[in-house]
Amino acid sequence: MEYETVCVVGLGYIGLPTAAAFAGRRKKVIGVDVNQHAVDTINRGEIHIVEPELDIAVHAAVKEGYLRAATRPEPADAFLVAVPTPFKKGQEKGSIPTPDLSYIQAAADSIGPVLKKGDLVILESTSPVGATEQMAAWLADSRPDLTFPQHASEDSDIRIAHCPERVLPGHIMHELIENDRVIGGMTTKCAEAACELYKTFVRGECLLTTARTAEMAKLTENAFRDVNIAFANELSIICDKVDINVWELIRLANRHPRVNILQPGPGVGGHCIAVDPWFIVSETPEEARLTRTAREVNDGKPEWVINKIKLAVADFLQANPDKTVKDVSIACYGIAFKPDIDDLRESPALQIVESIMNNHVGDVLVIEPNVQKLPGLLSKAEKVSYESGWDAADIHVMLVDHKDFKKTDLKFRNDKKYIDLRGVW
Ligand code: SAJ
Repeated sequence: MEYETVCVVGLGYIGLPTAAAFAGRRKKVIGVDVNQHAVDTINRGEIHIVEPELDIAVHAAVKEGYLRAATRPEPADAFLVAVPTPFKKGQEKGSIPTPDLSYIQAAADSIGPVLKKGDLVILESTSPVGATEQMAAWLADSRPDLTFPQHASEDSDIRIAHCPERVLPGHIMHELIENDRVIGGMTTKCAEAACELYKTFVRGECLLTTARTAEMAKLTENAFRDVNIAFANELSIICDKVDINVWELIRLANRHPRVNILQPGPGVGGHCIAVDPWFIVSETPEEARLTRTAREVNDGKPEWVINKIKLAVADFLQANPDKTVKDVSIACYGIAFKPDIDDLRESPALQIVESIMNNHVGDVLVIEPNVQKLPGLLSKAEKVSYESGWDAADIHVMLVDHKDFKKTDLKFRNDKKYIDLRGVW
């Protein structure tokens, strides 16, 4: 089967680069998003998100007529669903968050009417196990005139697969092409059809499996990273208590040939690693004990940092009895969820700075070279350069190790306090 026209539903961090990658290989791509602003921006050949090299790819794709954005799906040979799958937080404290598939349902409802015999539908969104089968059920509900793999198996009119994205924000355009792809079909023919489509631009290997295994593979990858970061974060708290430099400790332990500990930080942010492990926990709460604890350790880290800052303020005041809390200024270095990006989603650094803003009556200085305008509550803080923050503040909190922050000519003073969550200082 030749896939000439591809319809990508959801033009965010995954959908738009994927649409541009297909268009770059001269497929006719219709990009769909409910956000009219995103659609208009893309149709002008511009982008509404920040990702290196994406602007050039989208500009070329639109200019050459291979990519066009719209607010509704149009007939195509293959459909890719790349919409968000957030979780719903429970009402009670400590309850397990559950996945919210409403965006997938809305996407399926909008694709249903334009499906035709022979089409391929791929779910790319990170999803709990069983979500692809659920999407297939929603599609079948809207098109009783077509057959689907859950009933017709290999003879179905429509092929359905799950191919989770695995790209790292900041490196998406490169990883999209070079990474291996896990391709989970609802049947073998479904997997083969999806593989043929991805081979259009993927240079990595395409690994075929079932839809359920592909769903679990993606969750496993992010849960693996979360558990390993939790170990590093737990070590940092232990080391703080027993007065050991955790960065040196990890560096030394990692010289063992079979040890590779990750780096502690202020917590785990972003919309993937801080979310996906909950999809495993909510499905199998009795069994997923380690996965849940890791989530709780990482989610608890910002609170630990906030307490450290409070203690530093108290220490500072004890050493300077002529001053009051109002005289104490705190400089926070970084608010993004990780280094060298502008993405603030689920950022622990942002959560920490917001808490300082809420609780500290003195000056709060924010140093964040990747963000033009401080958001929400932080708009009341002062955005300053590294140098002026360094000179002015009494308490310094390193939250994100942006490359601009790795300075070597800094002079530390005994009368100031330094809290380094990233091992930069
Ligand atoms: N972090 C640490 N210590 C570390 C590594 C990361 O504290 O040693 C923190 C970061 O600061 C950040 C968070 O973890 O707050 C997540 O950052 P990340 O770079 O580990 O991952 P993401 O969320 O940007 O992207 C992940 C990737 N998954 C894996 O590496 C297994 C990416 O490949 C996935 O495609 C992406 O999730 C996704 O979309 O699911």
